[in-house]
Amino acid sequence: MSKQWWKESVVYQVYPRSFNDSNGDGIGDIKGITEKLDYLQELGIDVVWLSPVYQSPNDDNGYDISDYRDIMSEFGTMEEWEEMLDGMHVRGIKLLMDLVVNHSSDEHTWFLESRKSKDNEYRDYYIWRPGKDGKAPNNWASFFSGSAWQNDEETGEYYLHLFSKKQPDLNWENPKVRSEIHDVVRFWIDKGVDGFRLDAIDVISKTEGLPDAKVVNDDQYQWGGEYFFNGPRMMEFLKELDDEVFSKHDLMTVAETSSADIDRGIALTNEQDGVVNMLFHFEHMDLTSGPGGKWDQKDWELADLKRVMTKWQNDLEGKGWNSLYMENHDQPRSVSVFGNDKEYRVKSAKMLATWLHMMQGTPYIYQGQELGMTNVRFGSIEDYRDVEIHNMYKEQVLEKEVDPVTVMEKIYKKGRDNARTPMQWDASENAGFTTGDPWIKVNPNYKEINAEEALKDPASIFYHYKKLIELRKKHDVIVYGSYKLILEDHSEIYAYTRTLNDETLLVISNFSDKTPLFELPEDIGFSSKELLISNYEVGEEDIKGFKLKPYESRVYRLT
Ligand code: TEU
Ligand code: CA
Repeated sequence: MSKQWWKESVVYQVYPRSFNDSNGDGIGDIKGITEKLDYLQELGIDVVWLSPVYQSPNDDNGYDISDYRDIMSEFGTMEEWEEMLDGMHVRGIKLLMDLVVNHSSDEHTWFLESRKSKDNEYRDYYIWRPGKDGKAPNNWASFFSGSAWQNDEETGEYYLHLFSKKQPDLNWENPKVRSEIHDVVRFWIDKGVDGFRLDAIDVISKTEGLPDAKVVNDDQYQWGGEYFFNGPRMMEFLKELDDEVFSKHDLMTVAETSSADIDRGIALTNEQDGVVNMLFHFEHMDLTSGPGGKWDQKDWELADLKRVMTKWQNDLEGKGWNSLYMENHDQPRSVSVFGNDKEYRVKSAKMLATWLHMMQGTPYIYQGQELGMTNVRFGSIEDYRDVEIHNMYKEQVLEKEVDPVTVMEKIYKKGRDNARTPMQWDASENAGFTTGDPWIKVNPNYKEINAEEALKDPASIFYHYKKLIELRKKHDVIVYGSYKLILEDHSEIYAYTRTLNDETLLVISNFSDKTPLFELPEDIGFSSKELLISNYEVGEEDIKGFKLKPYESRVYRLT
């Protein structure tokens, strides 16, 4: 397996709106990030993935871009962005920008032109169709509820928007659109960025004719995924982007693909003819959803988590590369879902961190995850800001007359604002995030959970992450070792090994508040053992068999 810097790195995701506000307007900004670079350096991360900071009307917090070459006024200026980048580079931190090019904002000049007339030179930059019998061109549902089509008065036609109606899909079939996108990427490479995260990149190619989705229930709009996920020209478009732009530079690239299976993962990330370095698949995140999508919720099972993670570990080995993540700005807080955010918040957050960082792939830390930040339960729908949450709430409560209490419970479980409450810096008002009125409320637990406390406490989750990152730099086996699941059928323990040459890591995680017995499989032989990291005090005991404490995790290096 080839050695690469992006395999050896740990990435930290910054969601700028919620990270740190430097000027008291309640909105996180670029200067705010620069102020916290020492904090990131202390943690030891190698790369920052910065969620979008481009000019945007913020219908979807920057994922609706109105100018790809300018910085959002609320976040600051290009000069401040350059200072931030310099500040990162001086500290040895690289920067990944978010590339959101499945769609633009409806306020982008391309779209403003495009909607003007059917023969405007930008018309074909987007996907316009006449209506059918006074209705939308097909029955597709948007990711964010309702129809994926919006009728536009100017010309009487509809445009496609897989996300919000302020995020019209770009028409990748048009070579001009693709070359505009290449130019945008070159622009940021020239400014010195080190890589890109490719937003929703598995929906850029739609099936010709845009066929109606299969009707599976009596909803007005239906899931058309089979006609826009992994469309016929997706790989060709990405290959072109790679050949024309990415491959000419030493970049790190990661594809966000909510639909990817193993074969797609290999096609995208293999080192021979792949198009990106690594991918975010969603299979583990989807363990808390039923067939009806993210609002059709269910409990996850450890057996399924083992099956999904193990499949990606084993099947990508030597053929592609995993991104390791349990949180981001679209997902609830991992300690609230996969750990225990009540009695065992600190223990379970450390266990999850260890369990994830010891797998094969590049680990991602989402802002606040290193503090064990938790989900939030705001009392009113008015306290929420996310367009996805509001669209869903309206559809469920107003149109389908579902009980609002039931809908709020769904939001508490999987709403994206769980991860978007302001970063908790200290115990002062608004968690030290802003001196003004925060754009979204702070999680009320900030007095207990915050960075200042964490930095004072050698046993904090923060220092646990720091140690995991240090270990990664010391032991090649953490980056390059092969994974093997052990104790497959155990209902509480998730254990695996990583092996490189004559070195073996033994990673043991108790995913429960019980005290199950760990029994070492007989075929794991060794002559000496070294405890690399744990979340409880561990004595010099025999590891052939021992009882684990609630959410206990240990990593041994066996030689
Ligand atoms: O998300 C794309 C994506 O795959 C969505 O299905 C995502 O899972 C969604 O948040 C469902 O809850 C990306 C961004 O990460 C997201 O923040 C944006 O809203 C979206 O693209 C549109 O740009
Ligand atoms: Ca600000």
